[in-house]
Amino acid sequence: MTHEEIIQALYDNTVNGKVAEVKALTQQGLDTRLDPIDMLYKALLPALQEVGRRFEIGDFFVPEMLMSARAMQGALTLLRPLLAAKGEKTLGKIVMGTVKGDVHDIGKNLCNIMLEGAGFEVVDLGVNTPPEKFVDAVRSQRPDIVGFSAFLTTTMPMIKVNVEALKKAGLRDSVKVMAGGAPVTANYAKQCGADYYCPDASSTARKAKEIIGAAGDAPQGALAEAVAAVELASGQ
Ligand code: B12
Repeated sequence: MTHEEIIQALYDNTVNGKVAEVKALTQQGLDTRLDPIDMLYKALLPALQEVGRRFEIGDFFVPEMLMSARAMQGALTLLRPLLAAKGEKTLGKIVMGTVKGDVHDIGKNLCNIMLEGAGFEVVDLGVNTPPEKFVDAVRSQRPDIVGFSAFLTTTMPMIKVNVEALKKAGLRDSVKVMAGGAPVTANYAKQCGADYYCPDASSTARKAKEIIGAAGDAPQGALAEAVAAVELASGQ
């Protein structure tokens, strides 16, 4: 198979939720030196976009969406070591979690991979994270940044609830707050009291470095190259 054919097959099989095929194709891509970033940005992410579109128009239902998510997660397991080749140095600590009521985690996991690749220690609180759990983690882990992911219009308000919980615990000024997730906008994040919003994983990693004053640090490993390639491709 040519690289183009692998990309096309990865896209088709992710849309169709073929878990085993997606894993095999990802491995085939890696074996033939297909760029992991191309697999991610030309096949896997556009496939999830298409799945969302089909769900919206009633062609797909939750089970189909779930199988596509599983296929994507299988691919990410294989790509992760290449995307997040970690450096020696830790730039800072970030607590990340998907807000209460929300079980979407692919976007958060991708941010985590990019953040780790950029040199951060990531403490992942998982999905459906109640405000108390964020508060406890900020208190005990003393992170530089806490990140809230919200992927549903119905769970977005939890960003503000979390910020308020941090305020109530007297911890708001000890940490920078980032918020993101598909329905979240810069304006909405600001209204919730977050310090920063980013639309995707590569800008999240870049912004996190900026926040802790390490933006000019030497880039590390495959991930930095990947982020640079993505930025170049998207004209940022
Ligand atoms: C896969 C999926 C699922 C899977 C999730 C599996 C998993 N482990 O994640 C399952 C099947 C469980 C699911 C369930 C549901 N889903 Co769903 N799902 C999707 C789908 C197809 C893909 C999401 C995804 O992974 N995208 C790819 C990632 C990489 O992109 P991302 O999530 O936007 O993340 C990026 C940015 O947002 C940002 N980011 C993310 N987090 C953070 C955090 C910070 C701090 C920062 C700075 C940035 C940042 O960086 C990420 C990486 O680039 C989307 C459609 C879509 N187009 O997004 C629908 C979608 C999100 N789901 C939707 C719905 C309605 C549901 C359900 C309510 C369906 C139902 N009737 O039960 C349930 C809700 C369950 C719940 N309580 O959470 C709607 C949401 C509509 C809305 N506006 O609220 C969508 C948009 C589909 C649609 N078009 O209608 N879903």
